[in-house]
This record gives sequence, C-alpha cells and structure tokens, in this order.
Amino acid sequence: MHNPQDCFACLIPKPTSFFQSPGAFTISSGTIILSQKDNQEVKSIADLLAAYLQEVGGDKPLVSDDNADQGTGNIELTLNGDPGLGEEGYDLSITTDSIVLRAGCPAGLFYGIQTLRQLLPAHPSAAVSLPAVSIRDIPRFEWRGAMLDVARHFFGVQDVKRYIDLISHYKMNRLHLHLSDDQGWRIEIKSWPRLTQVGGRTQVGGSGGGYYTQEQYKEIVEYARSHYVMIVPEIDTPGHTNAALASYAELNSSEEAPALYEGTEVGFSSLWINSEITYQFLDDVIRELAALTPTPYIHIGGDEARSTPEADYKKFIKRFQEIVFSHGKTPVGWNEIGEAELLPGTIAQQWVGAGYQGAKGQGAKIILSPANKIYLDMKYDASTPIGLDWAALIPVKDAYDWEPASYMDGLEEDDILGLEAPLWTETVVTMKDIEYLAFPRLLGVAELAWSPKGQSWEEYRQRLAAHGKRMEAMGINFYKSPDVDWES
Ligand code: TNX
Repeated sequence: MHNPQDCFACLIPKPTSFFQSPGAFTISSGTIILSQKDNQEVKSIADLLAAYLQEVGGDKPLVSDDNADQGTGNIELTLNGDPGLGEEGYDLSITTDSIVLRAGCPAGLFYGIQTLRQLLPAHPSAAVSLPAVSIRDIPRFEWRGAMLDVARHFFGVQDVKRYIDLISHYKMNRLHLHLSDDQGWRIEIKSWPRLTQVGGRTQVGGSGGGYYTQEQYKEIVEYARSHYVMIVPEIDTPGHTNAALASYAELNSSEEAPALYEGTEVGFSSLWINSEITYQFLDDVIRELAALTPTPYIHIGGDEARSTPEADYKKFIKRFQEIVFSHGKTPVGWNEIGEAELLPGTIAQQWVGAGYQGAKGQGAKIILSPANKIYLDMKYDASTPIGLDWAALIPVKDAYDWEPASYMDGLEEDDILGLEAPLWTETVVTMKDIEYLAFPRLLGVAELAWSPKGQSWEEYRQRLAAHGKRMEAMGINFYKSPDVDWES
C-alpha cells in the first residue's frame, strides 16, 4: 500500500529545503493541470506531468490554460516564481486542496515535475495521493552531467533517448557524447563523408559500429532540449583519432591511412599537427557540428595524446580552441589541455589526479570527473562482470561519499562549474550494460551536483533503498549493491 508519508523520504536528489504538513492531496478524475496561458513550453511540461500521472493512476488528467478552470482540486504550473529561483529552481506547494508549482523559467518547472513524479506511488495504484509538502529547491552546481562513449561501442538514437530520460529524471542537465575515438567516428560530416563511411564501420571487438546521420543527431539534440539537457558533442583530438586517420590519408604525417582499429589500447594515434589540412578538416567538422548544436559547448578532447610531441600538442590545442570560438562555441577539454595556453572561457574537465592545476592557474572553470570516484565504467567490486578497474573499484558508497569542494587541493566551490560522470564503453555493449554500471551510482552523482553540501551517506542510503522500487518501475537494470538495504 502506497503511503505518501514514506514517499517523501525517497526524493533523489534531496531538495534544498522542504517542510511536510499533515494530510495529502488526492488526484481525482476531475483534477486538471493548469498550464500558463499561451506558453507552449509550459504546456509541454504539463503534458509530461499528465503522462506521469496516467502511468500510476489510470485516467490522463486534462491539461488546460483556461483561467476559468482555476480553483481547488487542481495542479497549477506557473512561471511567476520569485527571481531568487534562478533558471533551474522551483517552489512546490502541495496542500490538501491543490498543488502549485512555481518557477522563474521552464527548466525549473521541469525539475519540479520530476520531484512530483517521485512523490507519486512507484507503481499503479487505485488511489493516488501526494503528501502535503512545501519544497524550495535550487541546484548547487550549474553543470550536472553524464558522458556516454558512443565511439568504443556505438549506441543508437533510442538508447541515447532512454539515457536522456533517465539522467534528466535525476535533474542532470548535460549529456556529453564522446563522438569520435580510435575505434569509430559517429557523426556524419557532409564535407568529409569518409569519416562515417569508413571510420564509422568499426567498434571494439569488431562486429557492429555505426553513426548518427545529421538528422538523427538533430533528433537527439531536440529530445535532449525537451528534457532540459544540453548535448555536449566531443571530437577527441589530437590523439584518439585512428578512425579519422584511417578514413583520410591526408590527415596522417606519413600520408598513409592506417588500418581501422578494434582493440582497446590508447595513446597511439595523432593528427598531423604541422599540416594546414588538419586545421581545414577541424574547421569543417566544427562548422557542421556547431550548426547542428544550438547550445554553447563543444568538447575538443585533448586527453592521452601520447603520440603527439609536447610542443606540437600546445600549438594544436591553442589553434583548435580558436577554431571552436570562431564558430561561436565554448571549448571544453580534458584536463591535459591545461598544459597548453588556454583562451579565456575555455573549460577544463578534471579526470585524473591534480591535472587540472595548469587549467585552474589560467583561470579556467573546472568540471570534476574524478576517475576513482565517478567513472561509471569502473567495476563496483572485483566480481562485477563488466567494467574496468584501472582507477579504482567504486562501490556505491564511494561514488557518493565525497565532497567536491574539498576533494582536490586548491580547488574551491567557485572554481568548480560542476560534476560529470563519464561512462566509457570498452566493455559496455548493450543498454542493459549501461544501466547496470550507471545505476545506482549516477543517482549519487546527481545528488552531489544538485543538493546542498554536507549530506550524509547514512541518510542517503536509506532514501536510495526506498528508491529501488522506482528504478524497477522504470525498468532500469540497476545493480543491487550490498551497500544498501533495498526495500522490496
Ligand atoms: C581513460 S578518461 C580515457 C578513456 C578510456 C577510459 C577508460 C580519458 C579522458 N581517457 O580513453 O576509455 O580511461 O576508463
């Protein structure tokens, strides 16, 4: 039996502040969702909420923007929230009479309905009621991301959409797609068609491969937008480029194309740094990608360029940033880019140790992705059937129980743009595999990125326990970690 009182204890990420009163709001067959007049975006969010309610309660509530419908018994979504809520915050008031969700911007309403969804019963129920609460919720960090490597193994549009559904439910707002690597090139570039015709054919282990046509990529970007997620496309350079090098001989300093690559070594490939063709190539790729990506960021990689001499690396990273800026986008790169000169605005993504210091010293904002904490491709323990272990074994507790603003020497709250949990896919082949490694660790990362500083693992693990049945209801193939006493 669904008890609205218990339900409150399973919100993830935990809201900034909340207060519970006695009683509950019960959805009736006459409940209407009132959406803001003449605002299509709010209407789409209201429609999503109607679908969530239908999942657990039968009839789909009517969505209306007619002021005459106002009154008790309804759920109101409005953009007249106070300015202090910023772009992503919301205020949610549930009383026995009505539900009012306020935000300053549509993203806040979207996050508010994710909270509402978690206050509903996990499974379909005859009587659907929500506990009387008052919640005010504003994220801690601006960048709350997940990364999916679609290069080592390719994942199609449906899988990416499902990942967007799942991460956005936990209020994550960036999906970084690792679109190119030694084993595959995954985005159609019309001016360099062999990148996908040749470089898109392979993946780790040989069978399969694939790529997104520009139409499919646009579909992903639009789907992400409707879930308040920005796609951050990555073209990894100057290393991790064998798929491109195999597609075009002129990108190689030997002027010969190497064979396609299906193994899992890193560090052996490099673009030809001292050739103008390389920069023409990058300019074309970024021009096309920028036109397909309405949001501000393009990731240029920059990691593990072990086959690129240091002086060449520095020259290359500087020039590639200029290219990205010239197309109106902000470059992001793995922490090694801090060894080169960074242009103002470039963002660095920490992944191993203190490699961010070069970038921080130049004033760059840092995204934290510590491999020994939040690399979702690391095994949980030695018996995990898939995954790697080079950085650490990462039990569910370890992915959650650390404090971003004191974890790295000399890196403070203000230096940190946010957190991102990468999932590299050398050993990850299916959507079920993605879910098994990401869940439930991703929930912990989402909470670290959203909720106020200073949460406790002991309290979180109880919320997570109550959350198992929700992940089940969403069909998530999650790992039933022994760190948690799962409720059935
Ligand atoms: C390191 S993290 C890499 C990736 C691998 C990953 C495996 C980073 C910037 N580079 O190329 O896939 O480890 O965990």
